[in-house]
Amino acid sequence: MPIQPGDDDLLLVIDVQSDFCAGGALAVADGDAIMPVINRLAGRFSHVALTQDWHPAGHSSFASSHPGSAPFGTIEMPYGQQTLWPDHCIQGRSGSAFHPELETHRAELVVRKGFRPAIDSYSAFYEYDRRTPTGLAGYLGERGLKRIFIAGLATDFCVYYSAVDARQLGFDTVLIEPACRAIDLAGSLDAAWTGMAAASVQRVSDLA
Ligand code: VGL
Ligand code: ZN
Repeated sequence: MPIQPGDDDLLLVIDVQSDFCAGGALAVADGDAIMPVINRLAGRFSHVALTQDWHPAGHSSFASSHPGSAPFGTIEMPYGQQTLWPDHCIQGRSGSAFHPELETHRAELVVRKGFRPAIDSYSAFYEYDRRTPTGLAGYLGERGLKRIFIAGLATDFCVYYSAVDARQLGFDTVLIEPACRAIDLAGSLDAAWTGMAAASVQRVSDLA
């Protein structure tokens, strides 16, 4: 059922950065297709926030930081199992910039995450140790924003963890499916849909 956004609603745009799009270091298939969708959606919201994956060079989630490891393998970190990624979204480099076709001017807030060398980051709310907050929940609470619509990359990683954390924190949460694309690594997309359904994340194909 399509839903109409109101003044207490926020559009949260996850990691729409060059490295996750065509030609990028961790390109998500068809990722570029969401730009016009998100630009159109943003015009319907009174409040828009963006997240930006923002890693220092040599970040612990990069396979290159673990000799003998390859991208898309896994290792054990103090906080649990970690997928290893190609070097991506390095602070200040072109790949970490927002995609040039993403219209960013209506964003009230940019949340950067993944900047601690030893902790990866997927969710807009908590780093991947699942307890270090980004501050976004405090922002939303202080601003009185109660419902979150989510768009961006990737459906099965940063979008998924953001949506589930948003529900856990008590926000009504709506995933706008055509505004997202997935990496789909070893069943991760199926797992994400199951996890989001279990957390009562609503899934819509458009706004009313
Ligand atoms: C992401 C893998 C590594 C994402 C970020 O934005 O989904 N995925 N860093
Ligand atoms: Zn990352």
